[in-house]
Amino acid sequence: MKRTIATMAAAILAVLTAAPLTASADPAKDYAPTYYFKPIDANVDPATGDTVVYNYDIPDEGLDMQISVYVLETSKQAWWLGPKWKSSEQLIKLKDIYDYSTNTEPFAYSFVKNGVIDNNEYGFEISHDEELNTMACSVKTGLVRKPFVPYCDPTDQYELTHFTANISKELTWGYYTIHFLTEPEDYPDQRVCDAGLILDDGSSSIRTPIVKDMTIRISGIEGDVNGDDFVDSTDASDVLAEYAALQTGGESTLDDRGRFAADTDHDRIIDSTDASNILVYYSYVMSTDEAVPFVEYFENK
Ligand SMILES: [Ca+2]
Ligand SMILES: [Ca+2]
Repeated sequence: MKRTIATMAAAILAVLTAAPLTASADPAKDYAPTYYFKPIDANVDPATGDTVVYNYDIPDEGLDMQISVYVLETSKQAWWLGPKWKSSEQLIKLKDIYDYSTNTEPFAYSFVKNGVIDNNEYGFEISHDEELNTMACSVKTGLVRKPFVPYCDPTDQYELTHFTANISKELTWGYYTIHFLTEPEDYPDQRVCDAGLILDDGSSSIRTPIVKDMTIRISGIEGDVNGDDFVDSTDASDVLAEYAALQTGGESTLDDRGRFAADTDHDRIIDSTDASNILVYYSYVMSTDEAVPFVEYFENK
């Protein structure tokens, strides 16, 4: 008899222990997870957030830049996460997306089972279309949809995956983006970024995530507005002429290359500050035998 009571008590205890997790409030209708990129070991301009590559640092085989993909998911109700991204510029080639399902290093949705990391508790998949220069990864629960238990809180303490962008030496100046796909671009039914949440009533709600694209600025021609390989007072005059033309509602006096070179402080405006920077650099060059390039001079100032 005693034994029976003990067994019953144990059974009741087991039921109590297995009681459902504290009910979570449904996320607001406009809640959505955020997908974003973060380059590893890259030069990021603190003023603009742009990732900066100096064109003279790109080797013949191109520059490999490793980039992490992060998800910030604060509702803890996701059962599906699917970022998809693309570089429209074929001279920035996406490659080597990392597959966490084949190793035990921790990532954002690793699960710990008996003290051991399991990266397959939630299905993790990657894909890469070399021709379209697109990539995707996804994490999802199986047949029985249930919210993920993230490896850490917040979820972006660890990446979701990473990949490499190979930047060609042929890119000598300009702004380029690696962007998340939010609408089909290559064919009508192309999959775009999405995220699935489990609501308290057990239904699934598909949300359009918030995405933060990444801008890569290929720098190195700044200051040399006329393209004669020197930064001098002629370039400053060209900037002032452009500024004057734009101020008076006139036509731009420069081509795309000239306009990029003229915007020396990268605020996307050509004005007297840019002309002044050119004159400051010009006098610096005149005063030293070993001048550093224009962009480095101002970034280290
Ligand atoms: Ca020049
Ligand atoms: Ca400017």
